[in-house]
Amino acid sequence: MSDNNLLSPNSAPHSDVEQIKRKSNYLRGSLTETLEDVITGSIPEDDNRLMKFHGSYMQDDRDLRNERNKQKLEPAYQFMLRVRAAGGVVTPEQWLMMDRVAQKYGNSTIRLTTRQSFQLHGVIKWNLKQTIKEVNDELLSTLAACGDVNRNVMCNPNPYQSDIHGEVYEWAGRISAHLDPRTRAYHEIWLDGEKVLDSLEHDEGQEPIYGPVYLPRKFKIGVAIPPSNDVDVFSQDLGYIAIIENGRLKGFNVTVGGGMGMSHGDPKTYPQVAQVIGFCTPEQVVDVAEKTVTIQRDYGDRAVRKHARFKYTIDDRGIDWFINELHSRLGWSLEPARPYHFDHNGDRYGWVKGSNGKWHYTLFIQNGRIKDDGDNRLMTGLREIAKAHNGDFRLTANQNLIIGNISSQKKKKLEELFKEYGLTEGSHYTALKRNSMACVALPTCGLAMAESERYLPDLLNLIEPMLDESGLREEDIVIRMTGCPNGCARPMLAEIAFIGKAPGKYNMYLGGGFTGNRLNKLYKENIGETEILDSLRPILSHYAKDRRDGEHFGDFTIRAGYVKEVRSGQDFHS
Ligand code: SRM
Ligand code: SF4
Repeated sequence: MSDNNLLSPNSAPHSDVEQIKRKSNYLRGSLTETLEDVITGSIPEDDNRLMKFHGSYMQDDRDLRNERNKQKLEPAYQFMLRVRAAGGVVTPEQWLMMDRVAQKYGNSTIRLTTRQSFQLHGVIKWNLKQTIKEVNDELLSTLAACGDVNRNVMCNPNPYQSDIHGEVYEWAGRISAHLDPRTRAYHEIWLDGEKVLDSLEHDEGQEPIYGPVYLPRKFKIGVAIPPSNDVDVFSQDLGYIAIIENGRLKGFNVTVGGGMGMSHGDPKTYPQVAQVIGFCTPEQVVDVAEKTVTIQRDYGDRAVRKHARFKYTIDDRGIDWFINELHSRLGWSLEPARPYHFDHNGDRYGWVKGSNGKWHYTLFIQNGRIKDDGDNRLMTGLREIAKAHNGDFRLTANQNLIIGNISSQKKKKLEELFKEYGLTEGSHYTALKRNSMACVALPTCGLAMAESERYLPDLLNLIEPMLDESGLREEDIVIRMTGCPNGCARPMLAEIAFIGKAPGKYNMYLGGGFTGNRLNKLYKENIGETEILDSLRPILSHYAKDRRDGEHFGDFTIRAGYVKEVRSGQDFHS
């Protein structure tokens, strides 16, 4: 960012995307006409930019690219559709709808994402409108699932303290509804003008919070309930840490300036962990969110998209500048932050009885992909569970699923279904796998440099015997992979991470904090499978021999000198 731009926000020439947004008439563009074009299964780039705000990305099946190219066919264009529900809580009816549309219009799989949303893949252009309509008919939405707006608000799905979860979840929902775009474009284009969600009622064709060009970049909010940091609150642009005293929700510590994305070899881009800046009461959370978003709207970099995330606005101007600006817009000041403690950023699996007397089951879903595949009948099993279940489903931030609020009478029936469909046993239930996440990557993600979801399970199968050799099989070690450095599975916060560099090649990172509190550091660059295994084996065996009581793997790799501790994202590359 130039000094000039620092002094006068957004004075540098704005990027092309800013022009597209400005001309779009509140996200309308020419989408209606484009969708009617029968000549091609694709849409023009300008409309594709706008489509993101409506929750969809144009993609093509990268496995088929070369073959189609050889046959002089246009790429196998298809659309990814992201369906959001604040805090990831949905009803069995909504689950069944997602299952139905995945079979009817998608590639017969559902992807549970790292932000507690659903993704459908493989929807062709001509089915998009009907798919979006069916999603909205069940009161879910794709609006603002992507694009330069506030994204799905994450919330710890806490099945343990049901009352606290209910309360915190309600605040997350209010933040989400308050920051929903108000444009009628979504309704006009996809729902023939029908009014479906209350949060959209007050639309006047204007955007009181976002304005006509929306935000400079995506914006992410997460709410954590300690001791669980499953939402990786320090990776969020804006985070809230619930402060519970004597079993009651007192308010939230506020965190700002986290983010994962970077580009390989470009030190001007880096992941960052958020800073805790103070405390607010529950009634103040919506105000804090709105004012923070408007600060980013006004000061975020609209010239260089790679530099447009809120973390750079804060790092360039300083945290004190931000706090002053926030207090001045709020007209009141945050209180000092209160003590809190996180013990893990993963999920806890299996049965738990909530404080409301209902049962909850956290089910491990490898990399969030729900599908039937040979003997693996996960999708059918979950469909049958949804038919029998009258509680809720909660998508976790680690791509897993909680089947929530099960009565004692229903518990037995669901246990039978778990057994019938083999949902709770099998070789993928090892400790390493339960602590693993991989992003989607190939074949659908246009930005993937290497495999991720399709490769991590195989790599873990090779790492597990090494854990056995060292007696570490049951050790919780957070391990994550992404196909590129955008960080969709938040790999920069893992104790071991692999970030795709080229087909079959990864950068390997070590030293992330077990509670999601510290970034990791590059250990080896551009390595393939053999080198990955050769590099890890001695470190794991060293850890098994020399670790201190209760010492986590990430902490050990720093103490033993394998990598330097990263205190701020600005030191990530150095
Ligand atoms: Fe992401 C872009 C998938 C969570 C950082 N992400 C993409 C796209 C849309 C690729 C594209 O732009 O063409 C991917 C679609 C792949 C596909 O085929 O489905 C994609 N991101 C995902 C999901 C599905 C990964 C998953 O395995 O679950 C997650 C959907 C979340 C949701 O439901 O809303 C997902 N993405 C994240 C996260 C994690 C989070 O939010 O907690 C991050 C890092 C946190 C952050 O934003 O800093 C993340 N995605 C990115 C970035 C880098 C942003 C940046 O600051 O540079 C991109 C690229 C971009 O925006 O230009 C990206
Ligand atoms: Fe695609 Fe990269 Fe995100 Fe993986 S991390 S889904 S490869 S953008």
